[in-house]
Amino acid sequence: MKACHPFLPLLLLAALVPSPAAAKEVPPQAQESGGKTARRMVPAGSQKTLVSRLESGSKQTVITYGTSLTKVGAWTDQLATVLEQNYPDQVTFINSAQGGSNSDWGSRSFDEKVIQNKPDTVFIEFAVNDAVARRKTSVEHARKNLEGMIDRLLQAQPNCGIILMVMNPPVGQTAVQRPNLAAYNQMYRDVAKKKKLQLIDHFPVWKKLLNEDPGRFIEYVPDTIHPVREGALRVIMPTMIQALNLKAGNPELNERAPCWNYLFRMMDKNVKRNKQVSREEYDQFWEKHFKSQDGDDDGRLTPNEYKPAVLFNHLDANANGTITLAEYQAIYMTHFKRRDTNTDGKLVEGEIWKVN
Ligand SMILES: [Ca+2]
Ligand SMILES: [Ca+2]
Ligand SMILES: [Ca+2]
Repeated sequence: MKACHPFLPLLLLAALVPSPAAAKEVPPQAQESGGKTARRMVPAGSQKTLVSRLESGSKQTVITYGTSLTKVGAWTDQLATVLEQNYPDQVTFINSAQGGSNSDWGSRSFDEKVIQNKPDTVFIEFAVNDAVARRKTSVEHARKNLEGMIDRLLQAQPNCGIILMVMNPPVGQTAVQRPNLAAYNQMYRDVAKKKKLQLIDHFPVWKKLLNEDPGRFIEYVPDTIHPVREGALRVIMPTMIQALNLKAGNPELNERAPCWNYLFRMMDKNVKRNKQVSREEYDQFWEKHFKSQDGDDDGRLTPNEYKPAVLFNHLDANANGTITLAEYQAIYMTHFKRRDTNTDGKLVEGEIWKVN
């Protein structure tokens, strides 16, 4: 997997533990108008929805396209599972995303990764990586790439449903690296409106969780940017199901955990690669991660190095305005202990991402 940014190998981390609480999170759009909202989100006069076409019995090719948030996003596997549960053998599901990619890659690779597969529905998200400041991709340039992809796709596949997505907020250094993310996200909302496309906006749901329960947020997004399996199940899938007007199904029956697989491999090798993550390996991993957050390398994190404040304050256990390595590791150790259900001081592959 390619990295989303230079620190990815460090940032992809681990932690774990689920608790079903966030399952109660209801997407804002659902709160506004109940279960019929998703249908109303599709502008009048636009193409038929994915669900309506599946209901009529036709086979559908669905492609997800975007960054590592899609490439290693367990939500794609979970969505494919729910579609299969509802419409057996009708859906060909292709995850064409690329870790580390932005919309320049997206535009360049679009024919090969998307158009050639003759999709009926395509999900697109690149805002989170277009917003990385060092890449110097302007909002205008990102918009041109996005609108170009939309136009090319509709030219090749006039009836294709295109769904734009705004993803979860990054935190820590990954937030610091994207100071203008809000403008890139807003551009997606604006383009969806202009082009009369469906928008699935995950941002407000995640933001609400971040503000109300930062501890759970960092369990669901342990490396600061990639939601792991639990996060996808508890936060992303309820939004997707609502927006697509799908019967809920049982996404938890899909046990794939692509982000965890990566994190596990990164941790496991620290002392001895043996398909087990010891406490020592786990601590070493988070120590490296801590250092990747420490912009001025002075051994402590300050509020300008780790954002937003609500999560900083959660990690700053003694509330003295800095986060030490010990404070940082303490949070992740609580995740380890909850995961290590047989308390042998090691995590094996199944334990580390098990959803309790
Ligand atoms: Ca090991
Ligand atoms: Ca520092
Ligand atoms: Ca402190």
